[in-house]
Amino acid sequence: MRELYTSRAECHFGPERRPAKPQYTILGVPFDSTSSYRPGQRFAPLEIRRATYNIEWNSVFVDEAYLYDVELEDIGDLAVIHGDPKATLQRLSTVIEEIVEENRIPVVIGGEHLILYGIIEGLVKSGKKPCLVVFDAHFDLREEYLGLKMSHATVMRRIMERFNPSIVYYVGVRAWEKAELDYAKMKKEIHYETSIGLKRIGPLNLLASIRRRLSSCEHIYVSIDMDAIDPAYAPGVANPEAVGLTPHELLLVLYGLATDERLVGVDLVEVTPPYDPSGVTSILASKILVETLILNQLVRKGEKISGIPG
Ligand SMILES: [Mn+2]
Repeated sequence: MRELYTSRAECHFGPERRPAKPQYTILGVPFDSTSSYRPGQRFAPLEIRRATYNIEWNSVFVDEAYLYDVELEDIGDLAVIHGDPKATLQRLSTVIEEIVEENRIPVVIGGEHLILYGIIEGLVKSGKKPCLVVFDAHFDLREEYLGLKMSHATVMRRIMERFNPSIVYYVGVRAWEKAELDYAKMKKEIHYETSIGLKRIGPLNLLASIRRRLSSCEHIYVSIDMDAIDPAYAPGVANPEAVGLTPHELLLVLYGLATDERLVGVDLVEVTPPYDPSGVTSILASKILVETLILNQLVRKGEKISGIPG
């Protein structure tokens, strides 16, 4: 579906070579039409690619592992339709379905969190029904928000209703309205650890707990809302919430997911460059994606690396 995305020659995520058989497909989704507080996520794919171009490409976890060795392609950005979430999500699910059916792992750079709905729909159409791990300050479980059923604040509610994932594990959640918390507690599929809980038990214990929950899953999908991280480290997000994760905590948990062979996709959403004047949020977002790609590529190449970071 080549007409549904556009390549930006000016900036590319990582190596510009295009391997004959890429294992990972980078796709930007510059969509922010339901954003309510600090919009501008449409600029994030470009800024995160630009950050990637300017940082080092080694892994901090594994010596002698580099982004150069990841078999990735960057197909550019989805042709989003600003102001039309429904049509944009349809396009996104079509492109994701195509990527997955070519046995590639989609790595999606948002955009607002609503895009997760189109990604999951594309995966489900391709026969994959993953368990979800969601790094987020929020549940995004509202019944509706500002009169909208389809919004960044309702996206997980719609996913629960439509696709009924068997496990959803939230990491770093800390901001909700009562009805969302009630829903999260009522649904047996939903598990969560708050940012305070993570600090108390430590990232490695949390990772062990997540892994136990995921033991029955055939496929795993990871969604990273950058507002999971504390605004001290990631100020440029659309809905910042204090008392968040450190980058180290997020990366230590993510290590265990990125090194899991069942991973079928990743997204990183909600960076808003107009509120990120120093660029640190895009730089951290880039680092998170670079580590995820390197670690997962090592596992898919059959390298023996520990599932525990260190
Ligand atoms: Mn959020």
